[in-house]
Amino acid sequence: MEDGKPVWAPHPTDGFQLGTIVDIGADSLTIEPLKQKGKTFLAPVNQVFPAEDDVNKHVEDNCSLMYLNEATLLNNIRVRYSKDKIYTFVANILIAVNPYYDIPKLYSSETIKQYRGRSLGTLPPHVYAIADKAYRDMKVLKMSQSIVVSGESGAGKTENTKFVLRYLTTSYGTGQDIDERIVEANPLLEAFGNAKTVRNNNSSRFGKFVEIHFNEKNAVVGGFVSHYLLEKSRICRQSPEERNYHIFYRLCAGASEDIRQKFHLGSPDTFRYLNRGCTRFFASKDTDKQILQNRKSPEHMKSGPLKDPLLDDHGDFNRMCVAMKKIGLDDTEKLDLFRVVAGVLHLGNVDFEEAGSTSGGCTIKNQSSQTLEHCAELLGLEEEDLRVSLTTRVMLTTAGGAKGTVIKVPLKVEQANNARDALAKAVYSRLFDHVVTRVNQCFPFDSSANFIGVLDIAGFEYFEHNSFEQFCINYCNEKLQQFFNERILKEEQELYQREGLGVNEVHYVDNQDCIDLVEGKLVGILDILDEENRLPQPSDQHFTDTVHSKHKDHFRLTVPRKSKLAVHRNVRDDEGFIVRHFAGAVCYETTKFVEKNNDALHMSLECLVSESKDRFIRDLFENSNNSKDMKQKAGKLSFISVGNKFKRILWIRVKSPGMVSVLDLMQGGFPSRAPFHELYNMYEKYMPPKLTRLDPRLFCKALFKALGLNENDYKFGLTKVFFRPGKVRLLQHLKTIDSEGNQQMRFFFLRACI
Ligand code: AOV
Ligand code: MG
Repeated sequence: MEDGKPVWAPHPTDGFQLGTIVDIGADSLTIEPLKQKGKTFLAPVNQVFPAEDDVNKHVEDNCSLMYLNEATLLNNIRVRYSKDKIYTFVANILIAVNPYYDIPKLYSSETIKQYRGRSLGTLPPHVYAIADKAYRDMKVLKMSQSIVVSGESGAGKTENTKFVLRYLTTSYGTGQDIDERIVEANPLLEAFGNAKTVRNNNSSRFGKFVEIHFNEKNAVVGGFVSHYLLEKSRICRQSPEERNYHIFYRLCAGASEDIRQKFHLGSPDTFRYLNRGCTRFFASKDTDKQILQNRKSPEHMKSGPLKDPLLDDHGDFNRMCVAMKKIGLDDTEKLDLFRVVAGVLHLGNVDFEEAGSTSGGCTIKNQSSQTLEHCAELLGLEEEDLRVSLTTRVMLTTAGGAKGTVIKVPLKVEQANNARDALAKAVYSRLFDHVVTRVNQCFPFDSSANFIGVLDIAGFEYFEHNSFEQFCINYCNEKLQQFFNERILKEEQELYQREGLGVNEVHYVDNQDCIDLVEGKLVGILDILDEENRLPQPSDQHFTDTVHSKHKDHFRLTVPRKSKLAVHRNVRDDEGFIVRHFAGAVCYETTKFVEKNNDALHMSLECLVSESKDRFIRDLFENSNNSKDMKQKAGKLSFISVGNKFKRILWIRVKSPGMVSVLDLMQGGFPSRAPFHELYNMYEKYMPPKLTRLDPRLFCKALFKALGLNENDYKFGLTKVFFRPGKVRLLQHLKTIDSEGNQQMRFFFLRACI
C-alpha cells in the first residue's frame, strides 16, 4: 500500500474514499484523496485498505477480488448495484441488495429454467442459484437443507424467501395444485402478519420457517409453515407513521356492501385500533396524487383519509381474496376470518368511564352507541356477559367468608382498558394461529423424504424510539448472528483443521455475552423483567434500575445519555438502556416494558370467549385450559411472560451476518475450495490419454504444476484443494482455452507428471 497505489480510507458519509498514502505515522496514515489533491487527512492504520487496480470493475464472487476487505467488498457491491446486479457471492453465501423496483426479467420463468441443475458459480449470483444448490445438496446428500435469510428490516428477506419458494415449486414441483398453493399462502399470511412500519411498508411482524417437502424422487409433495412471535402490541397501538396489520385496512377498503353492513364496517378512521399512530395521508405530493388517480375504484376511498397513498388496500383485498380461493378457502371460512377481524375492531372502540359510585369501578361510556352490541354479536357473546367481563374481574377470596368464595371485583378505567386490549390481542393472535394452521392444511403430505426450509424472521430494527418489540426482535437477530458465527465461522475453521491445512485461528467477535445479557438465568434482562412482573407493584423504573445495578460494568450495556430519551419524552433520563448489539447500539425506552411483557388474559375473559356461541371463536380458544380449570385458577395472580415465551420459541440458534468476521476469515483463509474428484471430472478432457488413470489428488497436483500456480495460492487438504482469495480464477481461464492452448496444456501436463 505504500508504493503510491490507491487505497480505501474511511469517509464520514461515503463509507470509504479512494486516496494514496502520503505519510506514515505511528498509528495513523496521511491520505490524499484522489479527487481532492492536496486535501490530506489522517486515518487509523487499521481502517485503510488496499484497493483493486480497477475500482470500476466488479466480480461475481467477492472472494475473487485480489484484495478482499470491507472496502473492496462494499465497492464491488456498489458497482454491481449500479448495473442492476443486486446479487453477489461471498463463496457460497449470497449477498442481496434491495433494488426497490422490479428489475426486468430478473425473476422470470426463463431465468428459473436457466438456473435449474446448475452448479453454484456457473451462472451470475442469484437467489435461484442458492435455492438450486440447496435442492442438489438435498438430493445428493439425502439430507434436509435450510436456507437462512438475514438482514435488517426492509432488506428484502421476505421477498427473497418468496423467490426461493417459487423457484423450488416451479422447478421441482409436480405441476399440481400444491405447488401453487405453497406460493399463494403468502398473501394470506402477510395480510394477517405484516404491517407498514417506518422501515418497510410490508414488514413481517412474525417469524416463519417454511418447509417444502420432497418425496423419494425429490419432487415437491407438500409444505409446512411454523410461525412464531407475532408482535401483539401492534393490534392495539402503533407508533407514529406505522399501521396495524394490513387485514384491518383491507377489509375496511375492499369488503362488499353486504359484508360491510353485516359487520358494521366503516372507514378505518372510525376505529381506535386504526386511527392512532398512523399519520394521515393526503394527496399532497404529485406522485401521491397520481397514485390516487390511478386507483380506479371509488371504493378505495371508503378507507378514508387514513389511506396510505403507497398502499393499495382495495386492490390488495381483492388479491388476497383470489389467493384465499386458490389455496382452497371457501366463502364460509373467509367470512369467519373477516368476522373476527371486525369483532376486534369494534372491541377496540369500547370506552370506559368512572362509575361515579364509591365502588371505584367503571362503566362503559356512551352506552347508547352500539359498539358493545356489535362486538358481542360478532364474537358470539352475550352483550351483558361481555360488559361484566370487561368491567369486573373474578377473584377467589380467602379472607372473612368461606375459603374460596368467588367474588367480582370492579375494575378501574385503566384496568378495564387493559382488559379490553388483552382480549383483543388474545383473539387476534389466536386468529393468526388459526390462519397458519389452515394454511398448513392446504398443502398436506402423507410422508416425505426430505425438506428444504427457509427461515425468514423480522429483521434487526433501530428506530428513533425503540421499545419492548424491538428488544425482542433484535434479541432474535442476535441469536441468528450467533448461529451464523457458529455455522459458518467455526465450521470453516474446523474444516481447515480436519483437512490439515494448519491455518491460524481467525478470531471473530463472539456475541455470547450479549445473548447472556438478555437471556441469562436470573440476571438476564428477560428474567429481571419477569421478576418485576411478579412483584405486587411492578414498575418500569424499578425494572430499569435493577438491570443497571446488576450489570454495572457490562461491556454491552450502558445508561442512555440524557439527550437520547428525556428530550423527546417527559421521562427520566435513565429510563432505558442501551444495548450494544452485533449490528450496532440500540437505545431502548423501557416505558411499558412491564405491561408489554404480560400476556395474561384475566380468567373471566378467557372463560367468556371459550364459551362463545360462535363455533369458530370457541374453536380458536379450544386449546386453552378447559373452563372449569380456568375458573379454579381465577383468583391467581396471572402473569404469562411474553419475553420468556420468545426465548423458548427461539429454537433457532441464528444471527445475521457479521460480514466483517467472514471477510477476515476468508482473507486469512481459503474461501474457495474444490474436491479433487470434481476438478478431475472438469479437467480430465485436457489430460493426455495415457495419464487418465491418475488418482484425482495426484491429478490435481499435476494440473497445478502444469499451470505454474504459486504454491502460496492454494493448499491441498485431504479431500479438497483450497484456494486463497482471488486465486480460484487462475483455474477458470482453463475453461476458455482454445484448441492450440489445449495442445499446450497436454504438453505441460505430460511434463508435470514426468
Ligand atoms: P424484509 O422482509 O427484509 O423486512 P421485504 O422483503 O419485505 O423486507 O422487502 C421490503 C420491500 O422492498 C418489498 O416490499 C419490496 O417492495 C422491496 N424489495 C425487496 N426485495 C426486492 C427485489 N428483489 N426486487 C424488487 N423489490 C424488492 V422486515 O419483514 O421489515 O425485517 O420485519
Ligand atoms: Mg419480512
